[in-house]
Amino acid sequence: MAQFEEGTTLDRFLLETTREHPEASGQFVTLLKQVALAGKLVSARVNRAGLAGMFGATGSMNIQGEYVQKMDLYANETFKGALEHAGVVCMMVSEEEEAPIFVPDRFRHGNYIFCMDPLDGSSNIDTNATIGTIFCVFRRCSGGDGRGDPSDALRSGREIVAAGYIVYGAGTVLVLSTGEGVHGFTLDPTVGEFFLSHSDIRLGEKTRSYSCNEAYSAQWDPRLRAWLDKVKEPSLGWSARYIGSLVGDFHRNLVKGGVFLYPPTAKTPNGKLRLLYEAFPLAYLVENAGGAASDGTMAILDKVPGSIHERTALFIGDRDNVEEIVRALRG
Ligand code: P6P
Repeated sequence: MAQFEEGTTLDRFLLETTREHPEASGQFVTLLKQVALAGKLVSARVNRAGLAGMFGATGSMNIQGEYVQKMDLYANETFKGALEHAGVVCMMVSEEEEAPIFVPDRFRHGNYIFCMDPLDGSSNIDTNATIGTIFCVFRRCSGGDGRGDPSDALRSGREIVAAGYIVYGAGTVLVLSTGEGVHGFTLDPTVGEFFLSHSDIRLGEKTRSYSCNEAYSAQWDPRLRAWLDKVKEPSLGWSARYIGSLVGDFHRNLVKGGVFLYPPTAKTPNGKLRLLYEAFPLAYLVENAGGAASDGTMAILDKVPGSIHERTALFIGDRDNVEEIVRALRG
């Protein structure tokens, strides 16, 4: 893997890293550049949401039974619009759409399937909290033609070829892996370009920070509660951080270390977070950064979704802590 100095543009990084893959058709680079373009557009709108009448809900509910925020719709349309006419994807899956999105026939030669949560945490936007876009990419099924067959997206996480997120916070950062390390690019809005700012992000050793919604802990597996009670022992020096926005919580843990937990609860017995376009992308990133991600019984990336909106429990972060939680749950 070539080394890049801070300040390298995303475009140069993509061109130079995919040049090492002569089989790449160029579609891969185009796909990721279109994602970056959509991220710039969403970032600009998020930053002005309060001024552009983009706060609040639309009044409608999505497939998840959640009230759709105005920004959810904008982000969904922006990422779909950036990809469906680029000739790089044959199908897309979005948290905001009940069924997979099939691109117009004349563009269906695309080699990839794009799965996304266009704007995760958007219920936080009215409070100016960190939110983000999460995505992963699969190659199209050789057998399938990506037409009308949702099962083309129901693949093991081990078949992911790229994944990332764009975090819209104090700044806008695109964090990306194509299987060779995890790299972060910060948007300079004055020139509209992403520049390498976090080269080869590696998760530290066992860190002492956990991230969860403790209001639900009475509904957790007692063995998990016992683990949490243990780490609260003052001499261990643990701290807690929770934004309630998956991308914000995950990005902090990736950059500073920590473990994020969203266990099953009475209301969400199979977990709240979505496997295909939330847990998969973050699990791909965390494993490429030396960490781990589990549903409490198996590695997230070893799972195969039974449906495109399937939910999962999620324990993700530095490897030592995730493995300790899994051991605790095994009793
Ligand atoms: P809770 C946001 O609604 C979200 O889907 C994730 O971004 C976040 O991690 C989680 O839900 C927060 O859920 O139950 O703690 O509000």
